[in-house]
Amino acid sequence: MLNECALNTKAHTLLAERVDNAARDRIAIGMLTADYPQMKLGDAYAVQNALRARMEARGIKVTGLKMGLTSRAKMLQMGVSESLHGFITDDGAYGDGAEIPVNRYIHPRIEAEIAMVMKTALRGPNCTVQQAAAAIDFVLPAIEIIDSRFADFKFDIMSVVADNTSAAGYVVGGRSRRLSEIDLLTEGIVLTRNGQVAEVGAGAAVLGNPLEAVVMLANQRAELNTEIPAGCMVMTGGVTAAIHVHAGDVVVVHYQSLGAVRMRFV
Ligand code: OOG
Ligand code: MG
Repeated sequence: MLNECALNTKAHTLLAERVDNAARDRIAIGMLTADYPQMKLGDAYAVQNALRARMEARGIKVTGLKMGLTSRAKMLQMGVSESLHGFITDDGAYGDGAEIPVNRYIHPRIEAEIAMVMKTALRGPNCTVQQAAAAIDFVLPAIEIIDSRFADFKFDIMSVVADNTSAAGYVVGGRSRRLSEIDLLTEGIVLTRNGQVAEVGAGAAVLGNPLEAVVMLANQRAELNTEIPAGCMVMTGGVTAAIHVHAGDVVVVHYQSLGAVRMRFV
């Protein structure tokens, strides 16, 4: 259950501050469950909400939602086998070809994703693929920048949800497609770093069909008494394992029908 809690509001506020400070100071911290072993998933999402409120109070705007750990490659890489969600913000938004300073982050990684932009709101529970498809306006290629606030990128599900699922930024490509123009399952993705192929994958790696990530997001949000709003961008989760990036790295991700997305880390 996503709304089951064992901690009080004061603890949620304290933990949000801890995660927020780690991100702002770029100093990794230990897993939250080390101090709060009784923490439940509801507490983790409550901390994430408190973190969101802190960021919004500084003028940061939420631009969309993200699913995480939706592919086997990501689950195996991180050792967490449950899909989860978080939010993305305008202070981490980059356009195609962006130069991205690595000193904004602790230990950044990037992962190739398929993003959807919603035409209408989508609300669970019991949301179906058909409802999700009807609610989606178009599909975009988007690379996520993740940066766990936990030392060595090591976490458990409670800690990573509280840490807004490692969200740190994203680069959106310029070519969009309608759902009718793209085969999401076979949409091929080739991720290159400095001209060398680092990872390859296809859309079906994401829960069998990236639309299922949108369905799962609507249903998870329903458990938290909320929805996917109209106009929201939804990142459906890393198709392949994430790769480390360092200053000087040039990353180009080629999508079969969504074009290429480029970025350089400086
Ligand atoms: C957690 C976030 C996972 C994805 O796309 O699977 C995620 C992490 O791997 O640090 O964003
Ligand atoms: Mg991701």
